Amino acid sequence: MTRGFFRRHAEPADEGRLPPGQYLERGFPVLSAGPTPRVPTERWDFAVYGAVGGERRWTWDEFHALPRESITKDIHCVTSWTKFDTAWEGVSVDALLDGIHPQGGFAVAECDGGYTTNLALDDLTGGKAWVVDTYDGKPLPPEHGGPARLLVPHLYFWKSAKWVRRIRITEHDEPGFWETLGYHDRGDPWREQRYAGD
Ligand SMILES: Nc1nc2c(c(=O)[nH]1)N[C@H]1C(S)=C(S)[C@@H](COP(=O)(O)O)O[C@H]1N2
Ligand SMILES: [Mo]
Repeated sequence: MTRGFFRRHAEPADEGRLPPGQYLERGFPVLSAGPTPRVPTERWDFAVYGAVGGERRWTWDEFHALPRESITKDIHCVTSWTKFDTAWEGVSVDALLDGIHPQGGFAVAECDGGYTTNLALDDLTGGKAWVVDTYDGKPLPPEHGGPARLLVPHLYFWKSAKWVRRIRITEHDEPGFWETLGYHDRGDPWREQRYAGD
């Protein structure tokens, strides 16, 4: 009997919730490609720009005046851990795009620290993606992406860009940080789209 045995198996009732090749994680690992940026909320803003009818920008206070949602979802990291029932609060990308009229079908999430990830606009809209600033009822800790991160739980967690500050709408799909290094363009955990060509 090893600890690994328990970490790799879900309760029978939960088996259908684990995408192929994933194990159940009960902690909350931190995976960051670089140091944790720390931006005070007085200097934080969020923008949607690029191929849009008009750029929009929100200060921290303006962002908090937008309609908020509570979201509880399973998350799936490409390094094979899945965590059930993670609880967040934030603003849907649908609300951020309200009135913006995208003129392209793709987006790049841009972060403090330089991380980027690309998404089809279809994966960011329709109640599937949020900019969240609260985890488990508390302000999102810096190591997990605070002040605010993207949450796109139906795709591998590398698409959930931490410290996100901008969504740039693009006409053409532009690979982001991990996608340039060989990760899959879309990253659907149920299709096990880990690497380019999967
Ligand atoms: N800005 C930024 N966002 C990021 C990353 C990163 O290195 N920088 N890592 C990604 C990866 S690979 C994963 S698995 C998750 C990890 O989030 P966590 O540290 O909150 O578990 O964040 C994603 N978002
Ligand atoms: Mo990851």
